[in-house]
Amino acid sequence: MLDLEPRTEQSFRDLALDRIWEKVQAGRRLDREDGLAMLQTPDLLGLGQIADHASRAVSGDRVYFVLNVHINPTNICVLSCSFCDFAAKKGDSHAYEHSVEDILNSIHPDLREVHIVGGHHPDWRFEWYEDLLRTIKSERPNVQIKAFTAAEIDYFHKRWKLSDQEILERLIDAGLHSMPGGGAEVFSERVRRELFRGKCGADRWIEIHTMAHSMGIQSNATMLYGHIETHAERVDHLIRLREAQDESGGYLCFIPLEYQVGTTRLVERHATPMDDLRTLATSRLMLDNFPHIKSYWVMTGESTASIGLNFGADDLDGTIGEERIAHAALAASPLGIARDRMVHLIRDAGKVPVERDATYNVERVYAA
Ligand code: V47
Repeated sequence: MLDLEPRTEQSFRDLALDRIWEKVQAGRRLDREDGLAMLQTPDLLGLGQIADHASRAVSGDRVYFVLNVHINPTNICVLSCSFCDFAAKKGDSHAYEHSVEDILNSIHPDLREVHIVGGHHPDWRFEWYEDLLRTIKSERPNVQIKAFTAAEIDYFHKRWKLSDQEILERLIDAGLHSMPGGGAEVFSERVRRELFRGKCGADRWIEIHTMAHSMGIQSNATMLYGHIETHAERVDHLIRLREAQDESGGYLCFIPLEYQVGTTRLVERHATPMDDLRTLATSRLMLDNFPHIKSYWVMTGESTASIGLNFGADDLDGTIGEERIAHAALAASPLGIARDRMVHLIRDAGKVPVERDATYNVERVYAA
């Protein structure tokens, strides 16, 4: 029989993992050097065992998913981030604008969550977003609205000269339930200047999430990796998030987003599955105060995402429906997957599927 429990004495192929395993067992916080060692370890399976141990300490055998749909109301965006294949300018042949009615029609009443993020539209008024949330809330009362990245909130603030507090109050009043973690990219000023100059940086992104948490809105956090960022910048990103969570406590889940090369081609190839798994496991172990880590099948593909469930992840996102951001960048994954497929992928990883709502309240446990 294979012994899949991490060993207690010094026996990892990479000596750095012995030190890390000791710290994890003692409940001691990992530092920058540990983070770098994990991202570079040749002992992927050893790292996976430690990360799985940490994941089990939080979630046991459970892996969560939600019946959801991702909606991107428009791709028209004032920004020109160099990793983004999704954004378009007004008048481009592929530019689109959904109406509130279109959006409502794509939200099946049996779903539990709608995830809404979109381009920074130059002239859609703030009231349009309020109306969207109000309509969804009244017509689809069971669907929780997880909407708008901190980058969008920052844009509303600049475009419509509203304070963050007023924006969040009005969105909450209109039906906002929680916030997604997008727009963080990588918390590195160097990378921001090179790739997403027009978008808010780390301090502002964190400031907006901290305010949302203080107003009772829980949120997620992401990191876009596999482009021009260094391993040290990935680790620094994780440490900043860990510090932010120590302060506000409102983050639910962290999602590493694998850069889709698409036509932007910042690098020749997308990250390898080994890099995806090391990044997932490192995230689980560095973010000791984050309840959940998501293995995002849309960007890594189903196979790597499912293996990720033994490398520290305890969440598979959801059924998703019509995702457009990764698919604009030629992601090879299907557009959506059915509930049965989710259950199958989770069981196949040896875990117990649990259907959740947007803030991890359990809806249904799928017994063996
Ligand atoms: O912020 C843009 C990223 C994000 C590309 O909170 C790209 O539960 C890869 O944030 N390759 C949006 N990524 C997606 C997102 C998300 C996804 C799933 C769950 C949650 C959650 C959040 O997509 C953007 C940006 O970082 N993105 N272009 C690209 N070519």
